[in-house]
Amino acid sequence: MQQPPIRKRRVAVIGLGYVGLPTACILATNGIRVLGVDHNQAVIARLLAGEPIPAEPEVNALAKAAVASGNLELTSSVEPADVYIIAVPTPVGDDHRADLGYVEAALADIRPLLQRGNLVVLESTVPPGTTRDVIVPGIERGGLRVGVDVMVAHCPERVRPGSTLLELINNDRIIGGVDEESAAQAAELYSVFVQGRIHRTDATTAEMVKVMENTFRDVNIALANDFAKLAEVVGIDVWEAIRLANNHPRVSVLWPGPGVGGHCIPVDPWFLIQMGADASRVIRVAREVNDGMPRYVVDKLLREADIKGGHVAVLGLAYRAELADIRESPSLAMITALQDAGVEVHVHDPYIAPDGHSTGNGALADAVTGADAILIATDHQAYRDLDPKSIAGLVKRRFVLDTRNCLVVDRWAQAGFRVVTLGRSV
Ligand code: SAJ
Repeated sequence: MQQPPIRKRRVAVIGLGYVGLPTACILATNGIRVLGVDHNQAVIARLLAGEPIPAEPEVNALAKAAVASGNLELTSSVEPADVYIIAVPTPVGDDHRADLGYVEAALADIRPLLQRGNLVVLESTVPPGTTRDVIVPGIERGGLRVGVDVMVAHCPERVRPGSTLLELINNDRIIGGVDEESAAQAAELYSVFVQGRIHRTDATTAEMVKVMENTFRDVNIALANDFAKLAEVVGIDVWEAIRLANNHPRVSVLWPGPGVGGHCIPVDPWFLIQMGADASRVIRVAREVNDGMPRYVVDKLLREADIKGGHVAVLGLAYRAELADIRESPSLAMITALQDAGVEVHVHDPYIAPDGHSTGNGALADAVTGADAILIATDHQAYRDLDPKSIAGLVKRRFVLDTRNCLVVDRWAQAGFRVVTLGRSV
C-alpha cells in the first residue's frame, strides 16, 4: 500500500519512559509531528511546563527542545495518528513470566483508532512470538488485516541507561517486520534519527535478538561469578585470571560482582526461560547464580569480618557505577540480607539523595562512622578516589570488602584496613 513519506505522517509514542520519551523527542526535533502519550498526568504537566522529570539531563534538554519546536504534542490519552510506537514497560511478575498488561492496554487504546495504512511498532522488550501471537491478533480483532491494511513491526530498543541519547542515535537498530513492507516502513521511520546501521528481519527474530543480547550478558556474568567463587576455593585472583584469559583472541569473560541489576539484564532472560524449561537450562541456572550473589557476598562479609550484629556501611546503592538507578540493584538484596542477620546498615551513594530512598542516610562520613565493616557495592569513581586515611579514624574496625575490585589494596592496607576482594583469596 502506497504511503505518504514518513515526514508527512503523525507519530504517536505511547509510554514516555526511559525509551519512549527520548524517541518521541528525537523524532520531533527531526521535524516529525509527534504525539507523546503517557497515562501519568504529572509527567505530561512537567514536560509541558519545561520542567525536568526523573530522566537523564540530556533527555530533559531534548524534551525542552522538542516542546519548543512545536512538533511535540503531549497528552494523557492516545489520539488518531498514522504511526503508533508502543514503548511501555514489560516487567516480569512474581511467577517469573512476562507481564504484558501494559502492552495489551496500549493495544486496546489504539485499536479503535486504527485506520488502513497505519503502522504499529512495538519497542518494548517481549518474549519471542509476542508480536505474532498478541499484537497481530489484537489488531485484527478490530477488523483490520495485518500486512494488508495495517503494517506491524518490532523494533527493540538497545540503549544503555546513562548514555541513552548517544546510543539511541549511534547504535545499530534491528527492525523486525511481520512482512517486508512493514519492515521497510519501520526502517524509514528509524532512519530519521538512527546513524548506526539498520538491519531488517522478521518480527520474531527481532524479539529473539533483543532477549538473546541481554541473556548473553547475564550468562557471561554468571560464569564470571562462578569463576570468582572457584578462585577463592583454588586460592588465586580471579581478576588477574580473567584479564589473562581475555588475551585469547576468542575469549571475552565479563567481570564478577555482587549480582546483576538494572531493569533489563536480570529480567529479559526470564522471557526465554518461560518458553521452555528444557530449552533454557543454562539460562535458568545463570539467573540463579547471579541472584545468589548478594547472599554469597553477605555470607563472606559476615564470615571474614567475623561480624554478629554490629554496623556495616554499604557504599553504593545504584546497580552500576555513576548512575542514580537502583532498579534490581544487588545492593538492595545485600542490605536486606545484612538486616536479616541482625546487622545495622548505613548506606551511602553519591548519586542518590538521602531522601531518595529510605536507606540512603547521608554523607559518607556519617555512614562509615562506627562501622565494623565497609562493603563496597558499587564501583563509583568517588569510592575509587576515596582516601582511606580520611575515614580510618571514623570506623570502629578497619575492614573493607570490595565486590568490584575497585580499591587500590596497598593504599587501604597502608591506612590500616584489611581488604577482602570478591574472587581473590586472602
Ligand atoms: N555487570 C557485572 N559484570 C560485568 C558487567 C555488568 O556484574 O562484567 C553487572 C552490573 O554491575 C549491573 C548489571 O550487570 O549490575 C547490568 O549492567 P550492564 O552495564 O551490563 O547493563 P544495563 O542494564 O546498564 O544496560 C543494558 C545495556 N547493556 C549494555 O550496555 C551492555 C543495553 O545495551 C540494553 O539494551 C539495556 O540494558 C536494555 O534496555 O535492555
